Amino acid sequence: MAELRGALIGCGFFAVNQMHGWRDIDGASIVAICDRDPERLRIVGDQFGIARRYSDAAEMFAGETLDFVDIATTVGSHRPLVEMAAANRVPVICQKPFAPTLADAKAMVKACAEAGVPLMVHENFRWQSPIQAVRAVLDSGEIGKPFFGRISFRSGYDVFSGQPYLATGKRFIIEDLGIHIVDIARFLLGDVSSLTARTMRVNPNIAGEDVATMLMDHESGVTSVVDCSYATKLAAEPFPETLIEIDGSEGTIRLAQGYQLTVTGKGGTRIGDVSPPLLSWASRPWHNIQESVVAIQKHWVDCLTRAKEPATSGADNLKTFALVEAAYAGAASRQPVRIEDLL
Ligand code: NAD
Ligand code: 89Y
Repeated sequence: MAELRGALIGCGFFAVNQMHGWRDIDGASIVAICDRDPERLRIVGDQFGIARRYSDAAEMFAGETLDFVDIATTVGSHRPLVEMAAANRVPVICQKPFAPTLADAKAMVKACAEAGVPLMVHENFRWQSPIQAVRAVLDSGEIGKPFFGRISFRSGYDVFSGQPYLATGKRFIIEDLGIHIVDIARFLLGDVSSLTARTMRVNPNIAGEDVATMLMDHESGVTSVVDCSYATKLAAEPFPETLIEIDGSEGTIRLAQGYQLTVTGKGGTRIGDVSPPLLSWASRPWHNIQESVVAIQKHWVDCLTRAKEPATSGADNLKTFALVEAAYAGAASRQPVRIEDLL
């Protein structure tokens, strides 16, 4: 079967990982790139040998025949670019955070649905191999019926040097990072019915919140705590590991720092190493995230070629995005927020 012809819009910090991913994957390749910054266009075009380069996305849609477009710009341009892809009938992947507001996100899902265009949000954290390993244990039934979860991301890593815009937005950790962690909670424990949140800013040099604690009721009856911090200085820096505790009727799962997975069930306790592989182009500590980029891109190719709905489709991501909106609203009001009121 012919390779899918893709184009990438936004050749910045994270897009380099996506370009490596596309180079590694069978069944798709990037034939054109776009960035309004000529220097980024040159750097990425030269690194990956892409000759067809555009500074304007509309010109790229007009000049190319594409099977999909991969949007790797920051959030402010996501809605116009997704709507442009829908208008051009080109299937689209959009980076997280999907949109600035839930209202924008709903409009983007509607535009793609009405155009009959597949839409996937690049919500890659659930594709990390340690997270998939936790999901496999849950699916095996070894710990019985889960009743409690803690999904935790606490770090002091300097994310601002690579992504300086993160220091300037009114919203920071929930919109940027917490969005992945609540998505992992949904992936492991199911959809959420209500959420209570508290936030804080510890770092005086940034505009948004860098600490967030969320208590969630899942429709399955599970209670979970999702806690995120970029103000936590530890002896051994865990970035970018998500740590997990799940208690079930028959046992427990613990994903601890260093990618150590401990499972206790009826048959006893086993401890395993679920470290992600270090891909040839990857670098520590980002290799965990980098591997998940390849996994989600493979999933997209599989879904597009078999006409399947991606796991993190636009419609699915509304349920993750609603948790972000609920967290900001609930932190401001100090009241629990019902998720069905937002969707
Ligand atoms: P960046 O600022 O380094 O890169 C964005 C690029 O997009 C820039 O080169 C900019 O010139 C270009 N751009 C912006 N608007 C454009 C437009 N309308 N047309 C053409 N080009 C345009 O940002 P980044 O750090 O690479 O982040 C990009 C996105 O990736 C963000 O949404 C961020 O949250 C996300 N991200 C995701 C992960 C993950 O694990 N999924 C990790 C890091 C960043
Ligand atoms: O932008 C963020 C993301 O999606 O993963 C980690 C990150 O790069 C910094 O918080």
